[in-house]
Amino acid sequence: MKRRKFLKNASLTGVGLAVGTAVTSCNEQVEDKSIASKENPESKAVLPVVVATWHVIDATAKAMEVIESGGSALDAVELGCKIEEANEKGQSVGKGGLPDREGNVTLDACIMDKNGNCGAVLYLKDIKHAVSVARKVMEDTPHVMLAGEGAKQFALESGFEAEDLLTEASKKAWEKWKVESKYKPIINIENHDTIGMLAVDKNGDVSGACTTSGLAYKMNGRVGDSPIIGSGLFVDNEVGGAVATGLGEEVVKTVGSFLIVELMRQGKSPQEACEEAIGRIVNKPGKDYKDFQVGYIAVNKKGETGCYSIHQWFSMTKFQDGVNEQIQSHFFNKS
Ligand code: SD4
Repeated sequence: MKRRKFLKNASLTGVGLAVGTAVTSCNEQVEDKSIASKENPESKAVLPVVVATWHVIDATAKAMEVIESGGSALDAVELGCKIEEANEKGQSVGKGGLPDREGNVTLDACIMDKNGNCGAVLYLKDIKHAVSVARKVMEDTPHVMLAGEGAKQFALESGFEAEDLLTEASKKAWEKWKVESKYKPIINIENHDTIGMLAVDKNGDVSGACTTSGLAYKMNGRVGDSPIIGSGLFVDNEVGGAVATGLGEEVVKTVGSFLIVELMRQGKSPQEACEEAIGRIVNKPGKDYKDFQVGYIAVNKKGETGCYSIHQWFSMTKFQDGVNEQIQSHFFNKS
């Protein structure tokens, strides 16, 4: 089922949360500040594997097709993400992404390979395949990040075509938003469809990518977690990788994806590591997370996977062992 359909049936209204409640299993809560862990029952150690945030069956299918035909995990995550960037119906990635409050569609993306190389673009306008520009930054420049006008100039010089990324549908949504035009972006799960993708190929090499138009109706100039290596994405070929979606500010503050990879390095499963990273956010003193969502997915070098979020309705798409499926994430807030 498409994520937006789930959302129709889901409401965050009345979603309260006892701070200090920890999840020990899918349905159980105990009074404890720590987030106890469990194995993800869906997880198995089979390679190759592709995982992505949200419901993006076509994107994971493309990535697996690349791997099955002998391509690398790096090619797989780039080409997989491009499927969603080109999908105009997806209102938070590439073409069709929702704009900032002034009507600019600005894209953030990054990519990371098995050697720890990485590239990123921030506040990129008019070029829909931000993930490919990020790869070019990684491969063709001495830098890791390019932003704004410079990123666009580099993309054009590299042969990318400029086009208007604001579709009629997204323009209409923005015009509707402008009627109330709340200064602070309304942070709710419907804004979050960033595509983060991780792949482990037949050689056991890990790569990842992340691409987004960011928070809908953000302030002009705002950049989230998605192009920030260590926050929106981190890969270490000795260990595995992780990617984030949701309210980027909270991910940046806890350097979430790096944290997950380091926890896996210390022996945690991908599921345990994702849960602990969500715990770092929800256990912050004075933090009211009722109104925002963060979701993580992770994979280790063996092909085991994990996903976890603050609220319900986050999901991961996984292609492994011949099955390409959407998996509902376990989540913290059961109230
Ligand atoms: C951001 N993490 O810019 C992104 C938002 C997101 O789908 O996940 N959007 O903060």
